[in-house]
Amino acid sequence: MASPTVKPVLRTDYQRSVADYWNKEKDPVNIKLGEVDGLYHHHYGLGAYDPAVLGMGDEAIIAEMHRLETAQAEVLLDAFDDVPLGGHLMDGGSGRGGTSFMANARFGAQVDGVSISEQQVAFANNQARERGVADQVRFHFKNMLDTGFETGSFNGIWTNETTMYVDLQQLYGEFARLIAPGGRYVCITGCYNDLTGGRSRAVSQIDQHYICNIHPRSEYFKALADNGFVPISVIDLTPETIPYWELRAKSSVATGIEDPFLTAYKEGSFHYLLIAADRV
Ligand code: GPP
Ligand code: MG
Repeated sequence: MASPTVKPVLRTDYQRSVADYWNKEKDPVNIKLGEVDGLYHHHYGLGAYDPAVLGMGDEAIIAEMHRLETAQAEVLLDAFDDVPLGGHLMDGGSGRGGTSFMANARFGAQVDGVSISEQQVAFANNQARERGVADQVRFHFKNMLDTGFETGSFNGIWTNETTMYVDLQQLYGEFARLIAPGGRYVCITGCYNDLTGGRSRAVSQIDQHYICNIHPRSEYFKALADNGFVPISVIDLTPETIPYWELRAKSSVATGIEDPFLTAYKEGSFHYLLIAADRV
């Protein structure tokens, strides 16, 4: 009997270029922060920084940026607090695994992370072994638009700054299939402000820097509603993330994208949003 056709994980030139970017990525802004305590993040920070670190040198500034990035992941996970998680979560675009390890530690949940970067999957699985949780936290070379995981097999899914790489209708179609009714989806994302009439220059610079395609705010709510998700909480985190970018701009690991983020947030053309929505 012929075996079923397995679709390749990378389907388009665009997806291959994104995978290539993340396979090669070894930026100190991520690696040096991860080395602080072994949790490697690919997202930004939340909350006020301690101004004392500015006089304490590089290492203190890096540790403070890392503290704010870990605080961001805690805010994302807070949005799962009032749902019966039942123990199975998915991380859509799991990077080097930071948020997945935090979710496992906090909820005792089994976590499956998916990424189209084989390097990131290998790195994160290695972290899972080092942390002694490889039987609970697993990373897979899979496309979050079509994971192949079983229908209704997750109590919750999150995306931590990854939705700007994909079509939201396809993404939430797949998440609606994966999340059991009553389960929750939580997203932290940067989105552009529909009210400003399109992509500002600063937002376009961010897109170009990461090879992504930032969506307008309205697209999230339309795609969620179209796919059976009902928002329970929407938080504009923009004021809470600005201090992180101000600190990062002063750090030795600044990458050059700090000014576009600060401009976009301050001019109001871009928001940093948390959206939590239930699968009905
Ligand atoms: C990367 O985090 C995040 C993205 C590529 C998504 C873009 C996010 C928006 C909110 C628009 P990272 O930690 O790998 O980035 P960096 O290397 O700049 O720290
Ligand atoms: Mg980073």
